Amino acid sequence: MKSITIKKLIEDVRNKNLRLVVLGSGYVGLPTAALFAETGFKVIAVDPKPEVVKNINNGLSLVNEPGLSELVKRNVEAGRLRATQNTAEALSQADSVIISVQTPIDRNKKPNLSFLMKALEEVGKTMKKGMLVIISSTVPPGTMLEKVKPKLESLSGLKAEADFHLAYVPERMAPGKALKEFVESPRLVGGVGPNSTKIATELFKTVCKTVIETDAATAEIAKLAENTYRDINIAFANQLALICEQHGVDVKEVIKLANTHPRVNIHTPGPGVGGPCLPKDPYLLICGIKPSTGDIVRVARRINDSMPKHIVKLVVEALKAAGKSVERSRIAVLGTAYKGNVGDSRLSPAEPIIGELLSLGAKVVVYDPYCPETFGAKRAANVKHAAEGSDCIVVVTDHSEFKSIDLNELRSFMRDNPVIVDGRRIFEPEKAREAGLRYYGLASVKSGARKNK
Ligand code: SAJ
Repeated sequence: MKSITIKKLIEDVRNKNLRLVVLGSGYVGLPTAALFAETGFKVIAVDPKPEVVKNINNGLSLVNEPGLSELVKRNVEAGRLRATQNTAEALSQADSVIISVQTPIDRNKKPNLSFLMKALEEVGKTMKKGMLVIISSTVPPGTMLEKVKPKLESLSGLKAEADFHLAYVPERMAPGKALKEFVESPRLVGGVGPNSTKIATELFKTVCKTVIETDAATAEIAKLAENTYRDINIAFANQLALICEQHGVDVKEVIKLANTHPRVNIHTPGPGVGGPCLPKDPYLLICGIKPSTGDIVRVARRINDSMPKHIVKLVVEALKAAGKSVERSRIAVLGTAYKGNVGDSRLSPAEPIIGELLSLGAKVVVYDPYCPETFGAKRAANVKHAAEGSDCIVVVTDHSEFKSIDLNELRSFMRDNPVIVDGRRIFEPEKAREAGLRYYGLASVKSGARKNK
C-alpha cells in the first residue's frame, strides 16, 4: 500500500501534477515559487504582507533580484503562479508545502524560530495524508527531528514517513545570483527517512541540475558549516590584515602569494561581514552546544564584527594626518549594500560605520547605486554629489561602479588635502596618491613606506 502511494507521488511530481504552496515569499520563497512555476507546477506563494502579495499578483517582485520580476510576471500571466495572504485557503489546496520563512537571531544571538513554528502550526492543522513538507529555512542542528517532525505529527495525528513526507532542503542562493544558483548549485536533500528523501529528491530534480541525497540532521549541519567556514576564513583574512598593518606590509600581496600554494585559499579582508546569512548562521551552528566547543566560531564572529570600528579608526587617523578633525569633516561613504553589485543592505557593515562616524560628529553623506538605505546619513544622487565638498571618502562596498571612478576627477570635487579610506582595497594606492589623495587602504603599505627596504 505504502509503495503504491510513493510511486503515485513520484509520478505526480514527474508529471507536474503536484499543487505547491510556498510559505514565505521573500528572498528565498519567491525565487523558489517562481522557479517551480516556471518548470510547470501550479504554485501559490503565501506572505503575510499585503504589498508583497499585491505585487506578485501584478507580476512584480519586491525582492531586488536580477531576472525575478520577469520570471514572476511570466508565470502569473500563464496562470501557474499566484499569491495570497490567506494561508489556510492556500494550504487547503496543497499537495506539497515548502516553508521558507525567516529564522533570525535575537539580541542574545539565540535563534528565533517563532516564524517557523507559526508556519508549522498552520501546516500541521490542515495536513492531509500523502503530503510532502519541505523546510528550506536555515535551522539549528536537531530542529527537524526534535521540533519539526514531532510538531507536525502531534498536530495532524499522522506519522512522518508512513502518512506524510518531510525533508530538509536548505537553500544555497547568494543574493544577486539567486535564480542561477538555485538551478546550478548542487542541492542537498535530507529526508527524515528514506521515503521522504526519495520524494523530495524527485521534486527538486525538476528544477535543480544536481541533487545530493542525505538525511535531515546531516543536511542541517552541512548548510550551517558552509557559511560558518566562509565566515571563519574571512575572519582569518581580516586578522591577517591587522597583523600586516602592524608590520607595514600589504595584506593583498600576502594573500595573493599565500594563495599560490595549491592547498591555500584565503578569502578577502574587508570592512566587515554582512548580509542575511554569514553574521547569523555561525550562531545557529553553535546553538545549544557546550560553551567550550564553539570557540573558533565565536572568535571569528568577534573579529568580523570588529572590522567596522577598525575602518572608523583608519578614518580618524587619516583625517588627523591631514590636519583635520572628524567632527569638522564631511565624509562621503560609498556603498550601503553589504557586498558588491547587490541592492541589499541587510546587516551591512555600512550601518555601524555610518553610525559611529555620525556619533563622532561628522557630516556623513552616502551614495549607493542600488540601495536606498542611508543608515541615518544624507543621501547623494551620485559619486560626484557625494564627493563634492568632502574631506574624506570611505569605500564600504565593492560595487563595480566604484572601481571605475576617475580618481583625478573625484579629487577635483573634494576639499583641500582630501583623504580616501579604501575598506575594500579597490583602488591602487599609487594611483590615488598621484591624484593627490591621502590613501589609507585596509592593510595597505602606508605612503612613503617601501617594500624591500
Ligand atoms: N566578504 C568578505 N570577504 C570575502 C567574501 C565575502 O569580506 O572574501 C563579505 C561580503 O562583503 C559580505 C559578507 O562577507 O559582507 C557575505 O558575503 P558572501 O558573498 O560571502 O555571502 P552571502 O551572504 O551573499 O551568501 C552566502 C553564500 N555562502 C557561501 O558562499 C558559503 C551563498 O552561497 C549562500 O547561498 C548564502 O550565504 C545563504 O543564503 O546562505
